[in-house]
Amino acid sequence: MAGKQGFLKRLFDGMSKTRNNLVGGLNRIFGLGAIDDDFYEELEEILITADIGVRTTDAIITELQEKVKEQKLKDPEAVRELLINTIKEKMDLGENAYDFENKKSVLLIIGVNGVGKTTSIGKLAGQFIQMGKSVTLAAADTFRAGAIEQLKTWADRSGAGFIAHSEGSDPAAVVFDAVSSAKSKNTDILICDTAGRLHNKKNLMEELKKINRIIGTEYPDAFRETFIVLDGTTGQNALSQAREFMEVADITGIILTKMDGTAKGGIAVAIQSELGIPVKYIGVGENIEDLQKFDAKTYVDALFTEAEFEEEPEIVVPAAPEPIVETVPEPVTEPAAAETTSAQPETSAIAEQPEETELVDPKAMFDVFTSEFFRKQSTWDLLTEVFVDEDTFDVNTFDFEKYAL
Ligand SMILES: Nc1nc2c(ncn2[C@@H]2O[C@H](COP(=O)(O)OP(=O)(O)O)[C@@H](O)[C@H]2O)c(=O)[nH]1
Ligand SMILES: [Mg+2]
Repeated sequence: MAGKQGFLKRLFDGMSKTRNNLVGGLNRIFGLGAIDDDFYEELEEILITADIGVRTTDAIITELQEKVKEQKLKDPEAVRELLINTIKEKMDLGENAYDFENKKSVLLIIGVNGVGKTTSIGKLAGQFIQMGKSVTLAAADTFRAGAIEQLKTWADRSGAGFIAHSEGSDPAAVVFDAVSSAKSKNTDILICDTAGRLHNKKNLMEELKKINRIIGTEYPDAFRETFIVLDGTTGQNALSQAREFMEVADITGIILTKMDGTAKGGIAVAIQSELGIPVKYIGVGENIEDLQKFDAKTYVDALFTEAEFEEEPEIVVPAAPEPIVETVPEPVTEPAAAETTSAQPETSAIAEQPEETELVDPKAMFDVFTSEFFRKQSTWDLLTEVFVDEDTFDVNTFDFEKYAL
């Protein structure tokens, strides 16, 4: 749970700049009251600035205009809601997006260097293993120095199986061995890392073709997915990368990384809408839980609504009573001081947990506590209930309520 919370916070934080601009712009134009040509023109500009892209923005606005006409909407707030819902619908994934999780499957992960392929594979492996799946990683990026080691580190960390050859060897041969291993061990999910040498498209195409052929012939029953990893901070460039890869592979999903950085949130909308390929995962950092399934509602809300990220309630700690800093008596050593307290039982100082603990001397608190404790105990039996040691007594964590007499 903490992982998901952390993810949402990072996503909201990462998008805060785009959100502020978007929400600020929308507040302004919706505040003008009129839903006219000027309004749509300004809306277009606002959406394009958020990286939603020209084509997607056009499509969104056309759809919005039609619906506004159809529903005869005049109230700007209703139009705003319609806009947000239109985008959510565009981003919705359908029900079968993650079917591969419950089948014997092979995921081929492609994309240019540095976008976050290996890291995303590591995170996916960790999550699948947490779900109780068996996973094998194939180090088919034999080109980039250090790529094999990097993947191995993730395999070791997550407990996934690992198949690699030496650097510079044939990636298709690695996949061949990985497929054999997955079949013989009945592995649930095989994930293949690849090199992304886009500058040499012919080689890339040949390499991917060969890998695909091997998976197809050696493991025909496997459920196949090909995910392209795109770095969200590269904006519209990510779109052109995806287009290039679409020419050489049947891409079934997108992993959009680095959404914790300078990425503009609109890029996910543009990618999904312009390429017709669903964004299936969003990455917001380098830990295992920093990659999560794409959720259209959460994402569009993070992008378009003023609501700040709301943490789920923490474990409720009862509110501390008024600070008693001023009333802490000197360490009680004289019998007279102890006798005076009997008239004020409910509000006894020891039942109260000071808020401004930095002003309280733990030693003094310790003395007050123990003297009160011993004074009020009529038998020694209760002593077994609590053992307080002056050296370890911590006024910040000690449960006064529990031992208040
Ligand atoms: N901030 C951030 N960094 C990421 C994310 N995903 C990957 N990275 C970093 O991007 C760099 C390149 O990642 P890597 O997995 O090696 O990319 P590859 O070349 O495509 O395999 C590494 O430093 C990763 O830690 C992400 O979602 N957020
Ligand atoms: Mg890599």
